[in-house]
Amino acid sequence: MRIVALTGAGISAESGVPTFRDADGLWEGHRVEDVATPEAFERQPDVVHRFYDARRAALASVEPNAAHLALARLEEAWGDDLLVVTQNIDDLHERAGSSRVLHLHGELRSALCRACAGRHAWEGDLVGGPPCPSCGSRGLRPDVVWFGEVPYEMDRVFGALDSADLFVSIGTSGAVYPAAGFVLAARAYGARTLELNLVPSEGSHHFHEARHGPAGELVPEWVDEVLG
Ligand code: BV8
Repeated sequence: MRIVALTGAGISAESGVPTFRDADGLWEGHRVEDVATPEAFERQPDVVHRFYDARRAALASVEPNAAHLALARLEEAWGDDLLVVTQNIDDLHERAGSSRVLHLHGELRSALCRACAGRHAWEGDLVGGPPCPSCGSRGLRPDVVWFGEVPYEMDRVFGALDSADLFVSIGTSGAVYPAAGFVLAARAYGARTLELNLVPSEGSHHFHEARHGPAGELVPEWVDEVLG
């Protein structure tokens, strides 16, 4: 059985990474248009840099939770028949042991050079304009997909949805496209669809089955079922 698992901020919530839309979420703290658009970056690069620099620094103080670890356990048994497509820009899937992970919206621990398009693993701050390791220019930006930008790896995602037997959506509100539309594509391709989320998402009615509760409980239970 080939599985595609889409994950969102909800899978990292129990690790202490704030989600975007819950009461104390990141978007609550920052107006969306203030930080996650190319226009915002052009207008006030330091505000945007500080927003991502703070989240990159915070990675050092969070750990993968039982949901991340369960998906890594499933990959260990399932191999190439499991693909994790994450909207998250944290590295908790990788730190839990997952290796087949697509970051649809980029990664905090990566910097993208606007001058030479070079990408570089990045740990520290980007504010202050450190030189690009490849070309030396001061054109580095967070390697994340902002609103209005094209998500990464879309061809690979749709290829995986096309051959999936099961599409499971974990910890996402179904508020942002194109990820929010993956369930419809999966259904059109004939896959079964399962939602695991704290509460019904905006797209919950599109799923054949939906279970609601914390990912730290639902995902290990589901993986135990799959591994039988
Ligand atoms: C694009 C990276 C073209 C940066 C992010 C009008 C209508 C429809 C669409 C649009 C429109 N106007 C504009 C658009 C397009 C736009 C869009 O969808 N806007 C929305 C707001 C309407 N999309 C784009 O611009 C995208 N690009 O469309 O390009 C294109 C399209 C296709 C093909 C080619 C070209 C780019 C969007 C990417 C933006 N970048 N993040 C960063 O991280 O700062 S978005 C960001 O929010 C996340 O990455 C994520 O994708 C998104 C949603 O967040 P979630 O992960 O779902 O988190 P959220 O807080 O919303 O929900 C958490 C869920 O977890 C909740 O349901 C909660 O109940 C649950 N939960 C909480 N705790 C737990 C839990 N579940 C389980 N256990 C728990 N413990």
